[in-house]
Amino acid sequence: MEKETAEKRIAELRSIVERLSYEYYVLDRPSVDDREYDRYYQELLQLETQYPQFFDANSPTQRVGGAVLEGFQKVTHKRMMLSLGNAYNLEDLQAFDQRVRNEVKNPRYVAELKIDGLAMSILYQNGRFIQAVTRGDGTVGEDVSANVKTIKSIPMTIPLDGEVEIRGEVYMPKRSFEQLNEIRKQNEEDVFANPRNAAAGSIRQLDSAIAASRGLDAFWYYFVNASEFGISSHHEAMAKMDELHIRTNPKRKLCDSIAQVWEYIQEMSAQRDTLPYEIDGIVVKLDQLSDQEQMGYTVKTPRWAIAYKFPAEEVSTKLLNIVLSVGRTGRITPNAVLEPVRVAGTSVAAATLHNEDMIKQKDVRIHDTVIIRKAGDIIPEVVRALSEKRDGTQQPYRFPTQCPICQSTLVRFPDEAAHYCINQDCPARVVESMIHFASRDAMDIDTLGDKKIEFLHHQGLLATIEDIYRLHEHKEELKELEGFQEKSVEKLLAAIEASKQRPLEDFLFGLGIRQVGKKAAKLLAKHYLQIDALTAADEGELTSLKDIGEITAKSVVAFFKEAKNQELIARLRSFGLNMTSEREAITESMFSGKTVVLTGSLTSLTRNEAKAILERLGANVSGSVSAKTDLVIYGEAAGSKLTKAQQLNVAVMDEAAFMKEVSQYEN
Ligand code: 0OX
Repeated sequence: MEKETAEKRIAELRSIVERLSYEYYVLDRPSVDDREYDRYYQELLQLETQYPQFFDANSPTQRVGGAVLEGFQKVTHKRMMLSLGNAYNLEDLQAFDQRVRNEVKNPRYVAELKIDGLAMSILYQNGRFIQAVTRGDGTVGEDVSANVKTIKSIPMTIPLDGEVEIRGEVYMPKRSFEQLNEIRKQNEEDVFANPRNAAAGSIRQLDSAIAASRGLDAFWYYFVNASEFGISSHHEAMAKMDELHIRTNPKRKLCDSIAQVWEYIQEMSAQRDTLPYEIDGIVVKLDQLSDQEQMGYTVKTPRWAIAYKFPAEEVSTKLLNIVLSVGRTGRITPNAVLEPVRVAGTSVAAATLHNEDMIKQKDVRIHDTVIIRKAGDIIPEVVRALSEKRDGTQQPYRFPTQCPICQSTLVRFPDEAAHYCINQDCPARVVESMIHFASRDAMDIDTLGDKKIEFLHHQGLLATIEDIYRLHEHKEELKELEGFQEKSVEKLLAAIEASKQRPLEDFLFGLGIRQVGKKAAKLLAKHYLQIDALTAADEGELTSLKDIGEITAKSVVAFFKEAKNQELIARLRSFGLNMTSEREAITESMFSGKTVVLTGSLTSLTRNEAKAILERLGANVSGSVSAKTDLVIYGEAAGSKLTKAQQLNVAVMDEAAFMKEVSQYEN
C-alpha cells in the first residue's frame, strides 16, 4: 500500500472504530457485531504496526493499557474542583431553594443521579483528549490519563475546537465489581468493600493494563467552560456533551420547583437497586449559568448546587454478644457480635458500640434485636435496640471492669468516654503496636500483616517490636511453621531487612507516639532530621513549630523520657535502623536560583517555614533588600523592606500569591 493511502486508511479506520465504540459503549446500541468490529480493529492495528510513523497516542488501539508508571504527576486544577453541600431531607432542600430564591427569580433546577465513584476532570484541546486528573484535594490532583484512557466510552477526539474541560465520575459498574471480587476471592486476595473503593483502587494502578481489565466506566456531568461556547444553561451543556459523544446519564430532569425535585427523588429511590451502577444520592443544580454565577461559591462548595444523600440502609438482626477489643493505646472498644446480615452490599457480622456511654444511652443488651446501618456507608454501627422485641432474658449491659486479654483493671479517665487498659505489657496492646509498626504508612513490612503478627506472637516469636528484627535468628524455626514455606520466610526476612532503611518519619509514625500521626511525624522528621535531635527537644521548642500543639509536644517529650522507650530505640538502633531523614530535595521552581527576601508577618506560616520552603524550591533567602534581590515576599504590616524593594524596582509578591505558587509543589 502507498504511504499516503495507508495514512488515509488509518484515519478512516480510527474514526470507524471510535464510532463503533460510541455505539457500543455509550449508546449501548451497536450497529455491527463483534466480529465486524474486530476486523476493523485488527486492520488498524496491522497498519499502525506497518507504518509506525502514523502513531497517535489518541488512536483507539492505544486504549488497552500497558504503560507502567513510576507514579502520578501532580496537576494543579485551573479551576478548583469543589465538593457539594449535603441535604438529608425535604427541609434541607427547601432551605437550599430559599437561599436560591433570595437571589434568583423563578429558579429552574436540573436534578440528576449522584454517581458513587471518583470525581475526575478531563481536558480536550482542539478536539483531542489531553489529560485526566483526579480531584485530589480540590486544588491539586493527579494525572491518571493512562488509566482513564482505557475507559472505552470516553472519546479520544471530539468535534469541538479550543479548550474543553469536562468533569464527571469514574465508577465501577456493579457487574464489574462482582466479577472482580469473585476473581480476587479465588486468588485469595482481599476483596474490595464496595464498587467505589474498587474504582479508586483501579484508577490508582500504576500499570494501566490492570486498570484496563477492571471494567470501569464514567458519566460526565459538568461542562466547566460551557459559557465560552455560547451555552447558557446546564441542560444545554449536557445536550452539547451528548452531541460530542461524551457519556452523560440520561436520567436527569429539568424541574420548576423543589416539589418536582422531590418527586424525582422518590422515583429514583425506587429505581436505585435496579440500576447497574451505584448512586448515593441526587444532585440538584441551578440550571441557568447566569443564575449559578449569581449564587457563586462558598470556600468549599458551590452555592448553586446541592447533593441530596439517600438515608443509609437500615436492617435488623440479633445481637449475639458484646466483646471488647483492645487498641494499641490500650483504648477499649466494645463491639457487637451480630447474626450476619447483608447491609449496603456486604455481609455484616460485627458493629462498633463505641463506648460505655453509647451502650447505656441506647440501652443495648445482649440478645436484643437491633437495627444496624453503615455510617458513611462503610462502618457498621448499631442504631438502636428494639426493646419491644425483648423476651425477658435481656439484662442491662454491665461494662467489664477487667481487660479481656490481660485481666488488669480497666481505667476510665475523667472527661473521657473510653475505658483503657493501662498495662503497657498487655499482649493485645503489644500486638496492636507491632501491627501498627509494620503497617504500610509506617515501616511498610508488607509481608508482615496483622494475621501473621498475631500468629507469630502466639508462637512466642514476637513479644515486642524489637523481636521483628530478631526473627532472622529463628529462620529454621519459621520454616517449620504452618503456612511458612522456605520462600515466604526468605521474603519476610528480606522485607524486614529492607525496612531498616525507612526514613525517620516512617519510624516515628511507627512508634505510635500518642498524637503523632503521619503529618506530625513528617513535620518532626523534616525539622530534626535525626532522632537524637528530636529526643533532645523540649516542649517549648516543639510548640514553636507550626502545627505542633501543646498536647502533641507534651506527648512527644513524655514518650522519649520514658526509659523503656529509650531502651527500645537504642536496641533498634543497634539492629541498624536508619532513624534519619533527608532534607527535602530541591525542586525546580520559579524561585530557583533567585535571591528572595521575606518581610512583614505571614499569617499561614512562620518565617522559618517560609524560608525552608523557599530553600527547598531552590531559592537563596536573604535578610536584606539590595539591588541583588530578585523578589520580596511580603506579609502583613510590611515596612521599610517593601518600600525599598519598590524603590529599587525589585519584584514583589504578597503572601496569598506566594502560597498559591508553592501549593503546586507541596505534597
Ligand atoms: C455525581 C455528581 C457530582 C460539579 C459542579 C458542581 C457540582 N457524583 O454524580 N457532582 C456534580 O456536580 C458538581 N454532579 C454530579 N452528578
